Amino acid sequence: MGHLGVLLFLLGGLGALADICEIPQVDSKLVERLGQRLLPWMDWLSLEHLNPSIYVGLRLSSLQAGAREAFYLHILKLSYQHSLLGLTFNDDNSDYQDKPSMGQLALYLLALRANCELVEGRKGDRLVSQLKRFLEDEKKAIGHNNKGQPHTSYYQYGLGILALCVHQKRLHDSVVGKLLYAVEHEQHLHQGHLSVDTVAMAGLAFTCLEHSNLNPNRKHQITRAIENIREKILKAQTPEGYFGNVYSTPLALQLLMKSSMPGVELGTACLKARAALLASVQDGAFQNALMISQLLPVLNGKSYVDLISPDCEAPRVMLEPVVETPSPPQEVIRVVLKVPSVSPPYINSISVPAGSSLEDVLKKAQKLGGFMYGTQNTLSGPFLTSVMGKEAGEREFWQLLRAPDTPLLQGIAEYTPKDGETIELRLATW
Ligand code: B12
Repeated sequence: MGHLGVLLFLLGGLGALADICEIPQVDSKLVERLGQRLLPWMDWLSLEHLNPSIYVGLRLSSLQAGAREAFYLHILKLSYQHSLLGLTFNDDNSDYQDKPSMGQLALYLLALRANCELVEGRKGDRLVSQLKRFLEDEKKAIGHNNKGQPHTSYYQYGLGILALCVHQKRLHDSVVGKLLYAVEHEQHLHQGHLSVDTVAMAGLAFTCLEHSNLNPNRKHQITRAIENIREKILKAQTPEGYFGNVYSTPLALQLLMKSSMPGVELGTACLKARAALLASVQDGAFQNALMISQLLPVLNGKSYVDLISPDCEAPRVMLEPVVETPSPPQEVIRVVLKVPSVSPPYINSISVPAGSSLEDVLKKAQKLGGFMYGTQNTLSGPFLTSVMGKEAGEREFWQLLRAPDTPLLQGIAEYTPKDGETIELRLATW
């Protein structure tokens, strides 16, 4: 082969490489600092704060929390079994009244699988039956003509299918069919714009089904849906490199990783997303434990689909807790809080120390009088459920915006408003 031939050969090789979505290793110190933020959560053992996603994220990462991690799974098992199977605790114990949702049960099954356990025996069968029942109910809510909506969301629907799939539990073709239909007729998955998180979760569920061949009758449809989802996600890449936004990029990468698409420069798109993601990690954008738990597997080259056959012997670096140094007193900033969708509309300027969260602003406003709010704890943190006594109704939510019209990408516990900013709470539909 002449020089030209060698050059062409090398270029051809690079071209082929560029088509595969690969995430080269990142600085291990950066990953460790992310993992350390999960540790305080692992000491928070009330049912309300237990979060199976944290366990899954850690197990698929390059990090471990030793005995803390094992104890966390133990407590997860006790709590989930008590509340789902009604063991030992009496029903009027208030802590156990709220049963885990379909998505939470699915995440719990993923956590078991992350510890290389398969759901088995009487207790395991009951958990599987519960999740199957949840999905059947959602299928009914969507309806024969696909005109209805699931009670939870298509995100949780996808999560439910994924969790059963990694345990090699078969679902009826018609249950899978509803998600296939929703992906094919995209408008069912979202109002307005595409939810990358939702399609990525659907894609992970389909990828698991494809690998496991659990619904052979739907094989071709599943393969087409995965291709369709990959294209949608690529189209949603922003000029900065995110797939959707910074917080949907981890799930998007879980789906795209290790895949290739003929004729598409997938490799370049993924490298760009990785660079954007790392820059935002360095900027401190990843404070939320749930978000960190979706990102850590990606930084270790893993996805939820790897839970089909997890590697529980892989060496992982032990996390050491960090001692927080208290920050010095901050200057005072003013934030304008606005609620136009109530009558009379509320607007007030609130003073808080710089670095306060939006939740601190809401607390201060409530203390000053004339403002009221309520929250519900979720795996993502406190979710704003009511403002001025007005609860969000069915398929409504209290949207957080920075005036004039920019939806926030973080919740009330993490978003830190800047001096002079106006924050609007708006009753919106989804
Ligand atoms: C579905 C969904 C919604 C639905 C939830 C309603 C429903 N019945 O399902 C709606 C449209 C209402 C919604 C609203 C918001 N969401 Co949202 N949502 C999701 C999504 C796609 C799935 C959540 C889920 O079902 N998880 C699985 C179940 C098992 O966990 P769960 O804890 O039980 O689920 C509940 C919570 O997640 C809660 N929830 C949903 N979004 C958010 C956001 C925050 C900050 C909190 C605390 C809770 C919360 O609703 C779920 C159902 O009850 C995630 C995607 C993701 N990657 O996680 C984004 C996601 C969590 N949401 C996000 C955001 C930013 C918001 C908003 C703050 C947007 C805004 N500007 O107003 C609001 C919340 C405002 C508030 N009132 O506090 C971000 C959070 C990023 C971060 N830094 O943490 C995500 C990751 C999407 C993204 N890529 O930007 N969301």
